[in-house]
Amino acid sequence: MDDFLKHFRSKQLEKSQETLLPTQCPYCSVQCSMTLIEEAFMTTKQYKAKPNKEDTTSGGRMCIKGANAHQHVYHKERITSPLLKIDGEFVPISWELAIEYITERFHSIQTHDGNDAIGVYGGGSLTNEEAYLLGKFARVALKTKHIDYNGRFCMSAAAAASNAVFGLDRGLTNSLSDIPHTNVIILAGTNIADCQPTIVPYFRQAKKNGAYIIVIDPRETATAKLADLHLKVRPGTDSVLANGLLKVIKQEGYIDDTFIKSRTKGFENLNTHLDSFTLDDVSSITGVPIKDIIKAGRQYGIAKDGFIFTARGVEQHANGSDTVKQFINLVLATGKIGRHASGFGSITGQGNGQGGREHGQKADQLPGYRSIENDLDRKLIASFWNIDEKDLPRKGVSAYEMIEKMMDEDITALFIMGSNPIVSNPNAILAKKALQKLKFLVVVDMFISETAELADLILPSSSYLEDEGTMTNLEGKVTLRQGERPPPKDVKHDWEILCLLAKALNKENGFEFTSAKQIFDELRLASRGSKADYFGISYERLSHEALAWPCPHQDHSGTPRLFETRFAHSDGKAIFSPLGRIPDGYGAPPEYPLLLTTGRVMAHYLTGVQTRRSPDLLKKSPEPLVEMHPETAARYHIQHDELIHLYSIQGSVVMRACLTNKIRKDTLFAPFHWGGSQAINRLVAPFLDPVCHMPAFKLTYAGMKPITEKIESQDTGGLNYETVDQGSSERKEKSTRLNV
Ligand SMILES: Nc1nc2c(c(=O)[nH]1)N[C@H]1C(S)=C(S)[C@@H](COP(=O)(O)OP(=O)(O)OC[C@H]3O[C@@H](n4cnc5c(=O)[nH]c(N)nc54)[C@H](O)[C@@H]3O)O[C@H]1N2
Ligand SMILES: Nc1nc2c(c(=O)[nH]1)N[C@H]1C(S)=C(S)[C@@H](COP(=O)(O)OP(=O)(O)OC[C@H]3O[C@@H](n4cnc5c(=O)[nH]c(N)nc54)[C@H](O)[C@@H]3O)O[C@H]1N2
Ligand code: SF4
Ligand SMILES: [Mo]
Repeated sequence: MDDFLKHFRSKQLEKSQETLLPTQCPYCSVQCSMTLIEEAFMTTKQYKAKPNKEDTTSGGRMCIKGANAHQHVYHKERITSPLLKIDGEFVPISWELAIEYITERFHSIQTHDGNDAIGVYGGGSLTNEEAYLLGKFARVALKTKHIDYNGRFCMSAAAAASNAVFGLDRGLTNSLSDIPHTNVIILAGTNIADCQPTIVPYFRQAKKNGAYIIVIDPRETATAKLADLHLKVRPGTDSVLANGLLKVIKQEGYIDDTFIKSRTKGFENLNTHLDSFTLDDVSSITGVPIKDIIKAGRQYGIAKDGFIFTARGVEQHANGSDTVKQFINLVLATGKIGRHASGFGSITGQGNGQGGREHGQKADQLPGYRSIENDLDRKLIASFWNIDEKDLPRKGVSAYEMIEKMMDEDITALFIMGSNPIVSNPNAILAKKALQKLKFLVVVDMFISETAELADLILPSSSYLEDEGTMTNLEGKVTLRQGERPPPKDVKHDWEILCLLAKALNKENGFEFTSAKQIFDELRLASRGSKADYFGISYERLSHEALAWPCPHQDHSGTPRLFETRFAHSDGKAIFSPLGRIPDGYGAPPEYPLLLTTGRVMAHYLTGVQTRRSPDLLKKSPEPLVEMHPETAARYHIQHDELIHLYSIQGSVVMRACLTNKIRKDTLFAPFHWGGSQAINRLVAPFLDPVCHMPAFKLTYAGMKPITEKIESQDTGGLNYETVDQGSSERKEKSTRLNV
């Protein structure tokens, strides 16, 4: 028997074949590069991901999501042909029929409802080439002004702040490799240990080298373990906390007058107002003890070099853009930017969260961060696209406002590529109703996501192992993702789908691409001379090294560090922002006294469409847990591990309680990686930042009850549309400057 087994094994090994698939993880903004090793034995295949040791961003690391990402690619539920809904059932059809059907429906909708009745909804997982092409497709082939993308929920607050203050929006001003050399680091509302785990060693090294780390988060996260000082802030009050830190910095004499004078504008106004409030005020609003506010301000102020990083914890609020500005005030007031170990960063989220926001899938934007409302930019891009400037649409509305327009029947058809909006939008119940109202919905995806289930037609898209293209990582470095695995037979790349559709819509001219590289070469030209200049970057160069933009010509080595001598405003100066404000449009009603905040867990990614299909990841986090302090749970008669009702004025969910003393007593935390009745966005109200239209994902007033108690049905989705609509006009007036 033993001999037989030995013989069998050696035969098996003889037959084994190894295929190497070099690629990048499809998930977060670190874009760890790796090789998937496919080993084929007689009848079985085994897969193993191996990180690329040469990767200068990931440092040759990958996390549990990267190691298991391939599991969704090979999942049996992957869509492998176009699917048309007939009598409520999806039926496989040919590409010819699918394209013909879409063209006929789009033409009919354009005739009856007008060009702007078709909306386009993109995402930050798309490559730069696809994001660029989607923007061109919307404006040139569909002639609609309504295009926006999921980055509106992700990067928009930080983008608005960076543009206003620096005149340029790039996530990090420095390379990660500068971090170990700094003296102090503030991590505000960012949980890198769970969300960008492979960059944690940069921070650990900084700590070893003596840096003082301050974490600002209502929870003691895995990231907070790095901290010398943890400020357990009350959700939504970070702008006031940042103002408090600035006051300490001023009182203790750490203001850098030389830097302020030579490189900034607007400090005087801010400076006078710093006397209008006390640290007592700050402490009572934020819940952070005065001694900790002083310690944090002092540590940041006294240090020679320092970094401040923000992420969605401080950005996803109805005053998110303003809060980021308050943190940048600290950077400018102490002159900690534009050098080797000093700078600012908003940590980008999605794989192409950076590049996805630069090349035209945003409502008001043309490629290379150009403005669709600027005459010169319009003329330039219209002529580049070979169309009359008059035919180039003007700006549209933001992602959630597109949902409102669907409710209003201003938008009657939607084309989604790379998003699951009925799970990721605030007011998810209304978002679903809005999509159900459409006359025609097309979704391009790898799976039948919760949103795709509502579609009339689903088109199958290729995965990260198959789809070659560039992605711009959190450092602003453009990376080339290889895609050597051939896609399943009837699956196409997103860019191929756009080209096919554009041709069918009679826009052959401008969509004749036969490779991602050709699209990149057009993007390089389209971005030439712009703020996000990719002209000097080519596939050839990227096959050797990742390059940080701006990179204006082929001999340019890229720009890993920004603002060394000047900021990007025409006078070269950065602009201080006035004191922070907190919107007062939505106080905590007594029925909803708890502060619910939402976010991520390590094992899942966004709405979980991919990670919930990875058995190893699902095993690690099989269901959403709502975190609460044991004393809070006791007040509500809730036990650990018990199912509970969680509700707000918008809607309700049933989730399992997880008792932990690592969270504030007034705060609850729940992840948003699940759909259907467990989608936490059923509870989140559509309060939008008035500047960037970021929803307030990080603050919902909520109530909870044990599962045994009855609750009144809250599931109306913003009660009714009129209420929400009223909210949207009110919200423009309702954010007032806080009189701290
Ligand atoms: N595992 C995993 N990693 C991911 C993702 C994922 O889905 N899963 N998504 C990627 C994407 S697209 C993004 S945008 C990033 C997001 O990365 P992060 O922004 O780091 O992640 P979040 O969990 O949304 O929020 C970060 C922290 O903010 C805290 N927080 C909540 N409210 C407040 C507040 O009012 N003030 C402060 N100071 N903190 C608050 C939360 O407790 C949480 O620990 O992660 C990327 N990486
Ligand atoms: N409550 C709450 N809500 C949030 C957040 C929060 O912190 N709290 N965070 C917000 C943030 S930061 C983000 S980024 C959004 C993201 O939310 P979504 O935009 O919904 O993002 P995903 O879940 O990644 O959805 C992407 C869909 O596209 C598919 N897909 C992935 N890659 C590709 C591709 O290359 N091509 C195509 N055609 N399809 C692809 C996936 O299978 C999936 O179905 O959620 C936001 N919503
Ligand atoms: S999820 Fe992010 S950190 Fe983890 S492997 Fe993927 S890119 Fe790297
Ligand atoms: Mo994001």
